[in-house]
Amino acid sequence: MNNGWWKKSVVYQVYPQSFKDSNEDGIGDLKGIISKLPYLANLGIDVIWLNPIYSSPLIDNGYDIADYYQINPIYGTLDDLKELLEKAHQLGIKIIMDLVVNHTSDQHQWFKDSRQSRSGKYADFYIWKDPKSNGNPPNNWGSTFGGSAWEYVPERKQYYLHLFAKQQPDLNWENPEVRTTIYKMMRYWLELGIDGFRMDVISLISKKQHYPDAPGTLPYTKNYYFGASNGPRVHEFLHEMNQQVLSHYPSLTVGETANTNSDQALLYTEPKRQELNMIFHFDHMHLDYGRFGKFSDVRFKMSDLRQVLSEWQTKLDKGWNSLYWSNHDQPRAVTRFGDDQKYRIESAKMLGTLLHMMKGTPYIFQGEELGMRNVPFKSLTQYQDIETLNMIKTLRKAGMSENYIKRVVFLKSRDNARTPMPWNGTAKAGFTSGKPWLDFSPDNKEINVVQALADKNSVYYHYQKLITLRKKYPVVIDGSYTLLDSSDSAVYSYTRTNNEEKIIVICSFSKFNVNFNIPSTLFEKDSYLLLSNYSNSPEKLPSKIVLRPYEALIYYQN
Ligand code: TEU
Ligand code: CA
Repeated sequence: MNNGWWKKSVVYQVYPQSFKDSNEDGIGDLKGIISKLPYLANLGIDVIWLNPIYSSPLIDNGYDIADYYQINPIYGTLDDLKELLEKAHQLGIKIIMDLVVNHTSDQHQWFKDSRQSRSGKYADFYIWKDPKSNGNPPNNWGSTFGGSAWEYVPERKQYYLHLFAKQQPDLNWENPEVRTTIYKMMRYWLELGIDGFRMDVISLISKKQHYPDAPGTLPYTKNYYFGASNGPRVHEFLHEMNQQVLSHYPSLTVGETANTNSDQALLYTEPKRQELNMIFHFDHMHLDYGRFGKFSDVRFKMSDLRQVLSEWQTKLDKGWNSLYWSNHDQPRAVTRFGDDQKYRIESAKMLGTLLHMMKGTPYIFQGEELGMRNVPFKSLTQYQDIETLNMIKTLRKAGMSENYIKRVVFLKSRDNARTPMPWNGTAKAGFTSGKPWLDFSPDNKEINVVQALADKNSVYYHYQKLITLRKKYPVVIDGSYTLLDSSDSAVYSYTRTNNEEKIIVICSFSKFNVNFNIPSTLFEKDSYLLLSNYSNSPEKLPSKIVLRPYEALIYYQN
């Protein structure tokens, strides 16, 4: 029942808390999203991915779910969600929701029961292990947000596993009761009319059952990958989920798999394996990791980026790729991969061009289409995200200077992505009339939707054109990818080719003018300019060109 409609789709990620507030409590909500559907339809997107809106104590901003069947009242009601679905579908926009089933909140009734006794109905819904003989945790796994991945509960005289915050206990997927309970919940939402799921850390749901210590080579906060990532039964579980639920609906499924290489990715996405449609890999997200993982003052290298993205384009030809620069966990793309000062507009358009002409389903994170950059918060006290706050403690314990800490938090905090969406340039950006749950970006006066819609050269209209190209030229969907030059120090160029058409994509990552020679193999036919991020680029593909700072060109031949 799945005709692969998602191969032609562009997905827009809405972070509900920060998108649009309709009842002036400073928190974005479902009615706010409904009011902005025309804006999204005008951009041309086909699918909205909603971050979690289920009831939650918000320890991890909704990735700690206390009831999978209840909408968190701060976002509105089930009727509001039904109205959003109806109005989005009327506009031809589908809605996918976040499926967070590696763990629940510790406030979920299942966990409250489970922690009470070893014999209750939910005793084995989570991962409980006896202490070692010396009373220590069962192994040396660290939690993503710091500290041990094990928390002791006196009532059971056991530890439970939490790969994330201790308020996020991991579910026991070995227990068939857990799996059937999750599948029942999934059917509920699909029957309500949602169009699929983004699956949170889905590659972690199967753990090695002997829970081995991790080697010292892995970073402490992610050393659980050794025993919990791409685990022994993950594909069995996902195939079962597919057969029991997903294959009965024309749904889009994208798995978040933070530690999965391109070979492993095929096991998740090859259609004949009947698991998922696509996954989010992180190989390009890890190019600027350093001693403290993401929180490092390290800049990516374009040559590494080109190698990684080309590997995924080539390897996943039998599967399917997602294409993204950022999301609610990552800093803003134009800061991380472009130039968020002098060439903010040009480099934001260049990044959009490079990604959207590749093979796969593109994901636009809210504000990316405005060229939003990291927020220059003045004080560390303005940050709210649990990952950032725990990292500040870790860095201080490691003796790092306040300047270093401010620098890496500015560069990599997840809050960079979570500041309220700027609808206009007024003091509260048209987001709310109340006090926003997270401070506004000081950029909103210059960077906002009103400004973008009024400026025909805005990043917004460039994204709109990229989406139009995807719908107009089949080669953008089905063309094979060929890297043009694997050694140029500044320019990333590739082609997409099918039997009838070819596009040639040329993107400069330099803030200087650079020379670029177009390979002679491309001149069997003339090629004409489809889109540039500058005015007066050559209409016909020349044999050599001086590319202006962050110049991005798309040529077409048929
Ligand atoms: O993130 C998964 C994950 O691996 C995170 O550690 C992510 O890589 C990190 O934040 C990047 O700095 C998912 C959700 O997207 C995230 O918001 C949640 O905090 C996490 O799972 C737990 O549910
Ligand atoms: Ca609100």
